Amino acid sequence: MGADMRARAAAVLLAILLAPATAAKPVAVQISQPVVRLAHPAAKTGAGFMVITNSGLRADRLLAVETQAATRADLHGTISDGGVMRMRAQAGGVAVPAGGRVAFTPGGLHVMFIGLKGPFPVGSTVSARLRFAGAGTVDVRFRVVPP
Ligand SMILES: [Cu+2]
Repeated sequence: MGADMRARAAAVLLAILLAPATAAKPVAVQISQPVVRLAHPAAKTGAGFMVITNSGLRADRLLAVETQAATRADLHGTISDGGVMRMRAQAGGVAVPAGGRVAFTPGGLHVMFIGLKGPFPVGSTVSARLRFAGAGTVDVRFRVVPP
């Protein structure tokens, strides 16, 4: 193998190594434990939970959730109103601090799936796309769990 061919081989190898990094922009947010609680497989509404981890150096914000599996998906928080728990739309989305994490948990933040186009038996998944201000879109499959 001549020097020219070695250089060419090295260039090809370098291109292969660099391809994934240049093709997709680095995503600083990771989603873990995505689940959606459904009262029964044909339920029209469900609450999605997950943990969002931001390993980046910049604060980010979850702006919206899009899905083909339901009429819509809203970001909800839960507030105590005179001892009564009420769900409330998160105006402006959900902030995810740099180097921090935000847990969507029962009694707190959740993704409200409205008009689910089920049935979604336990163990199946509800696909959704999370739209972040900084990280862009992240596709998530929420695993269906019983209430
Ligand atoms: Cu809700």
